[in-house]
Amino acid sequence: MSDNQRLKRVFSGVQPTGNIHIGNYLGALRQFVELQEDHDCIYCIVDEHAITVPQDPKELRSHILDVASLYLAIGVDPKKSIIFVQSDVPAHAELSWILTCNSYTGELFRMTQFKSKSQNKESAPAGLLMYPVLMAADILLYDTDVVPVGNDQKQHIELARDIATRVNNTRKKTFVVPEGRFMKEGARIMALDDPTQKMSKSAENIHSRISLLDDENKIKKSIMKSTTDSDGTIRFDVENKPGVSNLLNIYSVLSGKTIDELVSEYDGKGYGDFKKDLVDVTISSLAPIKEKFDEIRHSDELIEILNDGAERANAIAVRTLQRVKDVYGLGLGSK
Ligand code: AQP
Repeated sequence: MSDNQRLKRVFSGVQPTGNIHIGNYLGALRQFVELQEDHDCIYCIVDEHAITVPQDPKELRSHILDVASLYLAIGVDPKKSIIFVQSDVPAHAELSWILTCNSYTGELFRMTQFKSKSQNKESAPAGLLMYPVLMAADILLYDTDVVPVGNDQKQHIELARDIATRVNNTRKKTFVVPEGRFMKEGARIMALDDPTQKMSKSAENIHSRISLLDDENKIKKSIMKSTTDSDGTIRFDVENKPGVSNLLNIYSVLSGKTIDELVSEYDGKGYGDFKKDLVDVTISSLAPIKEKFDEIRHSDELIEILNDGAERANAIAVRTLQRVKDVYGLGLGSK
């Protein structure tokens, strides 16, 4: 196959900072499964990103395996996609350094994720500032065309594109300039306890999110407690009714019904009925994922898949890294 006939390359990753929640699933991971049918897909568990904030080593290892199992449980197929752990491929950290030397502190300080994660910290870890450069390395290392992510990563994708273009313009054409891919619905799921904030794995309040592995009681509690408003009508209005709009969004994506259909279905009904039905839809949507997860999580097959994935990812990554080193004159050059 010639270069312009090759399948488009897809790369994305999830941090093993906790269990994947429905925001991660609806915003990013749903796309992973869809794309593997006609793309060349590489999906990573980005553990080096996770240590930009302190992690307990035992928990981190366990979360790496949880996230990998969840990839498989939602339908990522290791025969079609490469699945691997970021720190198993050393080229990520190495390319990240080279890209650091092609980045500006000004653009990194402007990243909204850095601003929000370093807020109220007397001194922010440098890793938080460099996070988007490592993410650019992850993407550029695989000559990625398409990056399926949630809306919150738009600014980081833009930066990866800027860095790639900058290197291509100042050196010879070295990198493929990637495009972000965002869902129309579900691209930004908000926290259940505060619908002005995005749903997040590491938020303190466990009822702010629904994790894919939550049991039925937890799902029920989190949805029934979720913040709405005192207006009492079920309609989509993000500005004035962010809580109800967020629940409508989740309900719509999980059930396959449009928001308009849901609004007319619940016309004249109260939040209680609406939330109870959303609990049922959520439980039935997540049940098959949990079942598959339990089958895989402690299997030898999981480790084999990750080892095989690391080997295949590494073979691609070392080639790109050598190409970049040649462009910069690093080392003794390709043999
Ligand atoms: N709330 C969200 N709605 C839609 N998509 C989301 N994503 C994250 N939160 C939402 C997307 O999920 C993918 C994996 O995210 P990540 O683990 O790499 O990091 P994150 O964006 O920082 O996610 P979290 O859950 O908020 O983790 P913590 O709490 O550790 O920072 C990405 O594609 C992301 O866009």
